[in-house]
Amino acid sequence: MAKTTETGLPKGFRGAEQGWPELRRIPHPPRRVPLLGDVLGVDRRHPVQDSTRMGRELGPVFRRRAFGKEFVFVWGARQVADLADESRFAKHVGLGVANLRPVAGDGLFTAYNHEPNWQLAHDVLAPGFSREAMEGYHGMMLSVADRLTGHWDRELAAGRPVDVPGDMTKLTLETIARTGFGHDFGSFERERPHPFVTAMVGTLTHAQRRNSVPAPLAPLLLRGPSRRDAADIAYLNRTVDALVAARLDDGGGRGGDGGGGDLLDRMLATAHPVTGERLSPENVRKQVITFLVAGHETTSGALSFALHYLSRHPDIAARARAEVDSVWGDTPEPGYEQVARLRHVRRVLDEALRLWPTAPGYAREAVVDTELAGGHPMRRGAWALVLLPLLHRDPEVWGPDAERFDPDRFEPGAVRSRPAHTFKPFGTGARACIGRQFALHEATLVLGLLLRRYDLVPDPAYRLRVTERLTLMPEGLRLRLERRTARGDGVGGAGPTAGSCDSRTRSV
Ligand code: MNH
Repeated sequence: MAKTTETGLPKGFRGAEQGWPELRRIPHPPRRVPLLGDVLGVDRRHPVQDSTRMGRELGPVFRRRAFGKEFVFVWGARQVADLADESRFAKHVGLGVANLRPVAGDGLFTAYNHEPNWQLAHDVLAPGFSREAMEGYHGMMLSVADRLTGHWDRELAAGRPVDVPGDMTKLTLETIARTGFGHDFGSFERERPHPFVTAMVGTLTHAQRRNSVPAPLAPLLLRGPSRRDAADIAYLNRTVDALVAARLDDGGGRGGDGGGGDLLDRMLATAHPVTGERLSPENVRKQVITFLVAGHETTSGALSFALHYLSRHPDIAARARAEVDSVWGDTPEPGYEQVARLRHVRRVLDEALRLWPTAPGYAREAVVDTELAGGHPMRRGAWALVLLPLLHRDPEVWGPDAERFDPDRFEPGAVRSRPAHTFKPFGTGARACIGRQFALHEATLVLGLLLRRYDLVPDPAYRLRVTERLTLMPEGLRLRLERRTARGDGVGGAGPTAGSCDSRTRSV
């Protein structure tokens, strides 16, 4: 397990001082203080939005200093495309990602490129995200969505607004737990979060905090939190070990070869197609935790931002809703195929991920001595952070109205007319997101179900604020619901009848 130093940074952590021979030519914010770096006027709770503000001023390649180290940020379309060249660059396990090593170890997301468990787990688990596997998860996704609409129907009947990020997080956590491991946290039935969720949120929050405490103060400020974090991790490990043991007792782990079986079955049963090697029990534990963590917050945020924009753009919501009505008709349970056919709903999601890429960046390192487009020499091992919110809002790529929510940017013709690598919410290359199709299928399905069932009414006083906890999430977003005379639950009414609030609880 990776140790961290007293600064909270991973041991052996290198800033950009090494590896960038002409670092001095890269612009940085004007006011610097010794020791603390670029901390004047810095918003420590919102490091991504803070860097975004700085980046706009400083240009496509810039640097910030923090914890006595230099960090290089890249957001120019040309440079980001260059960093996608896998013959010269690879994933760098740095900063945000490396902070998760204590909990996720050499699991898929946090593994170093050279660790043998990355390729092994990638090859064993990739079929778990194939089309066939996804069709197998579809029914489970529907049944979790059913719990969400049950909960929303009750809130609606009680005249209460719904807590969008809270409920989307319950939904996505239950979905990955069910499809991944056959587990049910009972999130929608509980008053308080499941202790597993509390521990997971605790350790994510701690990982983020380690990035924002100035080095000299870390031992003082983080001692108590570090002890709590160790307890959280121990609890996560115990819970997962029990889950795996129960599956083995059940004689589980048989379904790995192609057909049925969830992710856990695959991990336990599948041998590598070429080498015959299997994942060790220790590594299975890391993968389970990795999927639970990587598989829910980002999707939850994407759904939440999409719902925010849909509530603010009734015209766009109406178009998406008309598509759902026409593709799904009156069917109570849309099939797998019918989700992929929701092109407009999918564009709403893409556009939400453009403005608010919920995993806001990724790091790339040079694997050979090279030069970054635009003339910045890098030695092998030098690395930089790709800052997605700025890449996704670059007026040179997205036009002068880049800040405006407009799903038509993702119509096929518009996509073709843009250069490659200008929309990267799922990362790049061999280490890009393995759960991309899973997340998009789940989120499109759920948006379709919600649009069909409810009209979304925003609180006119709400102004979008974005919280950061390694991922991005709209803060305090609440919506009021109005029940449509819905199709698909036996009513058969066509058009939206806003304001109708029928008492049936049967959900689609
Ligand atoms: Mn996901 C890697 C974004 C949903 C599991 N994910 C990544 C990376 C990004 C990312 C960016 C690359 C990080 C890096 O280069 O350091 N992921 C997302 C977003 C969503 C998402 C924006 C939802 C929206 N991810 C999911 C889901 C799962 C998942 C759902 C699991 C079911 N992601 C992963 C795993 C990796 C990853 C595992 C690491 C893959 C690898 O390195 O081999």
